[in-house]
Amino acid sequence: MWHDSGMPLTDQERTVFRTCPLCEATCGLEITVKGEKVLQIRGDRDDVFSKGFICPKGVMLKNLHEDPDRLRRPMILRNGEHIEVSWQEAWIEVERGLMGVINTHGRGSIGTYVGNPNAHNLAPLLYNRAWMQAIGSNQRFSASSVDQLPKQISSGYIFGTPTTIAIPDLDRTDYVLMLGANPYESNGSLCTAPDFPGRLQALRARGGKLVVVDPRRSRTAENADEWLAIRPSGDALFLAAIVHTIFESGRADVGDHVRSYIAGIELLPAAFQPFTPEGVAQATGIDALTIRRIARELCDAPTALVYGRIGTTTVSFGTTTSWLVDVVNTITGNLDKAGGVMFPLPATGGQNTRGEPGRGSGFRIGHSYSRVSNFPEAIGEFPAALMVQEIMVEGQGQIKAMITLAGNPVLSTPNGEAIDKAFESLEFMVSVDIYLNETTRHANVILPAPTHLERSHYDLIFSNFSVRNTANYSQAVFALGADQLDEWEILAKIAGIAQGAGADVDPTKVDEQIYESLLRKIIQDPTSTIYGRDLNQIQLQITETGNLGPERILDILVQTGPYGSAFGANENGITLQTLRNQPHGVDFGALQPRIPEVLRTPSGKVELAPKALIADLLRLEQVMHSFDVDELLLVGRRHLRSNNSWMHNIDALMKGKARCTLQMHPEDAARAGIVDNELARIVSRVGSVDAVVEVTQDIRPRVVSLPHGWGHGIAGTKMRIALKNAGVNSNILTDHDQMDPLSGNSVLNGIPVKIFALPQT
Ligand SMILES: Nc1nc2c(c(=O)[nH]1)N[C@H]1C(S)=C(S)[C@@H](COP(=O)(O)OP(=O)(O)OC[C@H]3O[C@@H](n4cnc5c(=O)[nH]c(N)nc54)[C@H](O)[C@@H]3O)O[C@H]1N2
Ligand SMILES: Nc1nc2c(c(=O)[nH]1)N[C@H]1C(S)=C(S)[C@@H](COP(=O)(O)OP(=O)(O)OC[C@H]3O[C@@H](n4cnc5c(=O)[nH]c(N)nc54)[C@H](O)[C@@H]3O)O[C@H]1N2
Ligand code: SF4
Ligand SMILES: [Mo]
Repeated sequence: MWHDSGMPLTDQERTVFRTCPLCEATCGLEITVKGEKVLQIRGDRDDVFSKGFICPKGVMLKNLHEDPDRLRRPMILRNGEHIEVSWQEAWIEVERGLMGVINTHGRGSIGTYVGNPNAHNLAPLLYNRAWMQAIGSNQRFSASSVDQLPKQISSGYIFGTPTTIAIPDLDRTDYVLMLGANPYESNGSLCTAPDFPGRLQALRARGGKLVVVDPRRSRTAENADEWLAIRPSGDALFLAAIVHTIFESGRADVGDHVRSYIAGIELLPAAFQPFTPEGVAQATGIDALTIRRIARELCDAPTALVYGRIGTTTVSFGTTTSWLVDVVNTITGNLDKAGGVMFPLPATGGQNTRGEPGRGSGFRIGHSYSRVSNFPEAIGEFPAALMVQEIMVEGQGQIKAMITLAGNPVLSTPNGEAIDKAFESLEFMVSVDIYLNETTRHANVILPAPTHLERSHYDLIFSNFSVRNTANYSQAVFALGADQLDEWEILAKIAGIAQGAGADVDPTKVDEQIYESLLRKIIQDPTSTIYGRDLNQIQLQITETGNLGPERILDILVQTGPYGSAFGANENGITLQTLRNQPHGVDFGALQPRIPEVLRTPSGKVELAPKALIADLLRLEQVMHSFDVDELLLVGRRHLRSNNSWMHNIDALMKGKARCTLQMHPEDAARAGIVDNELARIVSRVGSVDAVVEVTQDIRPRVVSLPHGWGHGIAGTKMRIALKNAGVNSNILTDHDQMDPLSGNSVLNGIPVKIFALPQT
């Protein structure tokens, strides 16, 4: 077994710099270590991007590493209980289970779910394709369809690839209209900006304006110039009315810098004719005068940008809202302009740096259709909300086994009780995780991933969505123990086993295949910087670096990326070694205009009026007048000291007031006879939970809010701290039948609920 240790095994105190892998802000950390112990973690003041910023979670990498409940050895489910076993036993069980199901039911009967931490982890990002291909099933699911999928789909239609997302140029803008995002708690998403709050304060300090659209007065709203308390799910109508107003007032102007690259704009005035500010006022809860004023302010500001996140994507018009964000940015002249929204140029390249610049095959969904409800695939997967039916409905292709990787769908996907039962019914399940939690307790085998400090790090994904172009590689802080496998080794072994190579398969053999096929592909690509070069000669260079595993692949991506050395062809270019030499990161500067080169649409233009989205405006028009103003609607929220469902086992983060409360406006509480701090029952179409009510003025009447990621007290888990602060699972209330039809993304906000007072105890 090979490990990228490379660190001294002495008891000397040493300082290591590494990027925090917990959220999208990618803060640099300065970690002081003595032997096997972390002495201190603080923000790295010399980090080129985060400049010392850190949040309370970053420090907790130490506590995560030391958590006695964290899994250190593989576990097998025997007689209803998880027991620790050797790796050898675990792999034999994985082979028995997986190959058994494959031999009886076929490869298509294996489902996979990959969760959010995959996006922050080099190993899965580089090896997931390999093991999934080896499994050979199209029953693929991920956290994407309870998150950002709508933004990816709308961006795919408009710009040509689903990772070509227009990113706020936060540091240079004069005006931010923010919808359904709360970076004061979340630290930002699809907008990698360490110290997002500080950057918003800087905007206001330089005379700019921040307007926050949110049914709750979030911490971000509190720190804004203006808070617009929108009705949940009202954002598509609100933005449609802004588009209407801008065209009506004759102020739509994409700007000379992109004018010849915008297609379809002539279709928009008629398409948005029905969405008058007066017409949407009641459905959005925002009056017509305000809508007209915001439209004017967006046009008047020297530079301005609209930014939407979770509250705009996890709704039934998620794709349409995501599109409208880009439409407003474009027709106000702020697309691909400093201070507007722009396209990062990541050092490892990406979908919009490969192939012919400025043109491509475009984006479409529906390469295949789901078995039970015939729903189109998007970006290689089906909606997470369909997992239950694909497991429970009998027939050819029914899922009989699941592999989950860094995911907790029992708490994170809609109708949590149904998914819990579905997992219970499986013939076999494997989970790769660090905890025995609500999801992994169903697994026949749990394979423990090393901790965040025991692996190297590079932000392959978030450098695509970053407000500056930077690159930062971090070495592992600690070497792996003798009985530990690196996460890439675990994934490569699953690939090998699925290929039929047996439980003893050597992961480095699989790694050789992956690396060689990648290198061949790049050499054969006429648009790559190493096109036509001699394979053997490049392989020699690679061997000389000594890189193996993820580092070897990463080096190839960096060397053949936009700033890369192209294996010697570009003298001033960078290699992984350049990044190793600069532990505080490399800054390539502010974002630069990239239109038209960034585009991959068949027309070579920004497709501002994609057919599917124009068509959806009919559905949008219908909801303009058909809604019940008295209905109570449930929305979620995040807290700075939580991270989705999985950091609740850290004592230091759990201090303070109980967090899993139902926020409710005093009017609504009075109407339902509910008292602050008492339990109430929340009932939706699919489920019911009891939560303590927090009566607050900071929420729009007829809206209630419960955070997700809680509900830990389930038997068979091992998270002793989380158990003490279990909370309730808000996704017992969310409805697996409610999806954005254009993407299959779950509707997790704006859930109709009823609230009942419970007898006081
Ligand atoms: N109602 C409602 N539901 C939501 C949301 C919402 O706003 N409201 N938000 C949605 C969003 S945005 C997301 S991204 C999803 C998240 O959905 P998931 O990704 O399914 O859930 P997480 O809570 O992130 O669970 C992560 C899992 O990975 C494990 N883990 C952590 N680090 C590692 C690692 O390094 N390696 C391995 N192998 N495992 C690791 C954790 O123990 C945990 O089991 O939830 C969604 N669900
Ligand atoms: N501390 C912490 N940080 C995190 C996470 C975490 O769990 N904890 N999760 C990470 C992940 S996976 C993600 S995807 C990001 C998400 O990052 P954000 O999108 O910033 O997430 P939230 O903080 O949930 O903010 C969403 C806001 O939308 C509002 N909202 C709900 N419904 C609507 C609506 O219909 N319209 C409008 N306009 N607003 C609405 C909610 O009240 C909430 O304030 O955060 C990441 N960072
Ligand atoms: S803001 Fe995010 S990246 Fe920065 S320290 Fe906190 S969790 Fe880590
Ligand atoms: Mo997310």
